[in-house]
Amino acid sequence: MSRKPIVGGNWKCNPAKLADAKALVEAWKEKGFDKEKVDVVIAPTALHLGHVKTPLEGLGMAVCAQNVGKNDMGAFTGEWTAAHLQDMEVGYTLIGHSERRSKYGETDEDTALKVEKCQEAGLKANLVEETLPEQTVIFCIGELLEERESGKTDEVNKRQLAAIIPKVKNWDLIVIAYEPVWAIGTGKVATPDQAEETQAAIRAYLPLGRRAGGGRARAWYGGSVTPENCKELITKPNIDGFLVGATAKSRKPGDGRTD
Ligand code: 3PY
Repeated sequence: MSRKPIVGGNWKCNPAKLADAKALVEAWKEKGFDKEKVDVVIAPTALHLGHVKTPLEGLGMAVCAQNVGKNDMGAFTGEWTAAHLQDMEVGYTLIGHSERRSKYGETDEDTALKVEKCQEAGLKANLVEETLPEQTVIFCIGELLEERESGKTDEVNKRQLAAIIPKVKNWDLIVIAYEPVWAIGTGKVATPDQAEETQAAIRAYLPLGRRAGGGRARAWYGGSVTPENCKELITKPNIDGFLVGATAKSRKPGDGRTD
């Protein structure tokens, strides 16, 4: 089954100034890419998102929130909902990034509730209000270094996926981003064989993977991806694209990364 490649940029809590975010988008105008061949999704900070959405869409890219609330609208200070994203025509959100899990205490149950809200919104988009965007979730999973070293990689990924499987009605609206935590913002990258082996196990675990020999859900690799190492990673059959993010600390001069 052929799946369209998808590449994402996670800007995390960068850049410092809106002008820098706009300058980055401006710089991309000279690069260009073939929309038929690859989907490109950019996740700016929540504050910058509304300002860079139109220029990014003008370049054929989609915008993505870095997070979404697990509740509906109401007294939830600091939150926003899948319905807000829909109304703002933001069709993607990250859920379960390791930084949310480790630094903000997000649990598997939290990620499941968030996925459920996005799936409900997606269903509404399909069935009720056709003008609303579907809510595609980029669901991030991955193991810590000690979990890999103790042979628990597949167990951890399965546990994180198991939480959302009962909530997913439409796998077309899920992209799995496998990001080994030890490779995030560290400059360490899983070898193409390590990434492929783990992603094959992830895909086989998905309900569609079991039934349809591979499944439609696209699977990303993330964690210290660079213009150099992506070339071999993308040749692997179970890697459909990349979630790219870096911190200033993990950047090396001349590595071509923009964060
Ligand atoms: C990284 O590559 O550092 C990421 O966190 C991607 O989300």
